[in-house]
Amino acid sequence: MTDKQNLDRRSFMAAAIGTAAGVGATGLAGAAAAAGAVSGNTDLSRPPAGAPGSGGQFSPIRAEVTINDCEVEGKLPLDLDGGFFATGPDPQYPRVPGNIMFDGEGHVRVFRIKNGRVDYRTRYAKGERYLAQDKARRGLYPMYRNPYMDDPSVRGLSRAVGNTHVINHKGLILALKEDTPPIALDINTLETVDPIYTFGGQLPKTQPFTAHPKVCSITGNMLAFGYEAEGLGSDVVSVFEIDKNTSKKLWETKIKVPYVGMIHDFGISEKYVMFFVVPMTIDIEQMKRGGIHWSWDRSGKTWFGFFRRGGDGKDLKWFEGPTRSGTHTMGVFDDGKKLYFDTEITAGNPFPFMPNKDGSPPDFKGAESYLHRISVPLSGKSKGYDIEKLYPLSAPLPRQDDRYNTVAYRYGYAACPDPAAERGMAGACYARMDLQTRTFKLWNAGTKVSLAEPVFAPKNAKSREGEGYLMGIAYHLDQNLRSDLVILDAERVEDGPIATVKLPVQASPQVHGLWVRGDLYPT
Ligand code: V55
Ligand code: FE
Repeated sequence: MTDKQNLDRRSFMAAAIGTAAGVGATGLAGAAAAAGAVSGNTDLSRPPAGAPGSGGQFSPIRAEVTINDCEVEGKLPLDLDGGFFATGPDPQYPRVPGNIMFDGEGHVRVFRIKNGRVDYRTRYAKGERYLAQDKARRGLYPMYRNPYMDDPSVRGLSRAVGNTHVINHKGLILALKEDTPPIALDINTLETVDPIYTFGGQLPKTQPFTAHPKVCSITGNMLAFGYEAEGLGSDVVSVFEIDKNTSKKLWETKIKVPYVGMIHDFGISEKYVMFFVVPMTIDIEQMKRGGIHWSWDRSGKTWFGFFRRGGDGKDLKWFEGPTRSGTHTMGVFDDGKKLYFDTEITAGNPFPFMPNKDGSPPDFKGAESYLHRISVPLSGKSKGYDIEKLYPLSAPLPRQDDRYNTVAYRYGYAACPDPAAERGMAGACYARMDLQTRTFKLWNAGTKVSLAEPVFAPKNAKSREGEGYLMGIAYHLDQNLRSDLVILDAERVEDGPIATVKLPVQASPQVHGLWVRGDLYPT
């Protein structure tokens, strides 16, 4: 490593540990830093046991695992029937210096829970990129979202990795990465059944497809979008709706954004489509020099926009705000007068391992993410958007009961460092937030685990909002990252796990997870 890389790495590690409340770093910025994201982790060997913030949920493992009848401590609820799926980047070959932890082939896993038993299974999402590298026995895609750097042998192949999120569509698991179409996996075996899933040829094979589609709470249809929709650097975003039964594309429209930046997530309500445009901007010059797709423009404005679902997008209205970022949407709703968009917000570059356009060093304070509510009048009569902090929770991966994706909701969930960290309360927590009372409850898992994003599992299809289980992976930092699946009563998270599924190995890396109810499995 060069001196500069050494320096970056050291300061980044220190900051990650500091901002993430010591060990047990949760979230993308903290744990990514610990995983060696800044200078490129060229060493796939495991971090030393017990090393503070030693990568946790983002540590590579590569091994595909099958374990039936996992060991369970406590009592697995007998009414719990479904699959807890997740994906994350798990590089097949070492990342080259300068590459970041968001790159790497997607490794999908499932805990299939039924009748008080749990089976654990992981398989790579085997897109064309995975297969080409497997055949060549080396990495052919050295840089995150930079096709200029690809090995010439892969020209024309899909770059899909499916390393960010998974969704269930008609009993197929779609592994998602926002720059490419989904990779489709069998829901039971996790074997790849389609490396470029286009909903039966309805989308181009180059269609960018968000990692955060929404399932309409009323119709059950899927709403998704793709940015840079007309090729590298395009300012066109396509938005479309897919029928839940026929897979037919029911509606599509194209809009233009004020500038080309990362649009990681969005919002869908019963009537509206919402986007938040933030200045993590495309940097073609940097790509041509061999760098990643993005750099952070600290002078960039933000834009919140909305338009009617099902229309032509011509009613799109933008509202401006100062520089900040907001990567993940927790939930959205309107009250007939105003539209509300609940999101994590950072004051600056949310990913300190991504460069700043002005060459300034990583800003760890500016990367801290807190839950906020953006609102705009439905009349459109305002130049800017309003914004309000919801909680003192640093929660970069907030979730809700997914049955409420497109309607008013009350509860949110997240992994977060203890918000009382300044009073010495270190440790990684799972939180349940109540938006009605503006309060939250916490389970603090201590300082020796890294907690991945939790998911909410309703007791059954008809349960009221929030009635069910909250589950997520705890990577034990003092046990060589051996992992547990912890299952909590979502209405009593402060009581801690009611059941713990004990893996004998480290769980595969996780960005996002998904609960698929048993009744949604194909019969
Ligand atoms: C995110 C994750 C990504 C990515 C872009 O959570 C944004 C944010 C795992 O990859 O490519
Ligand atoms: Fe995400």
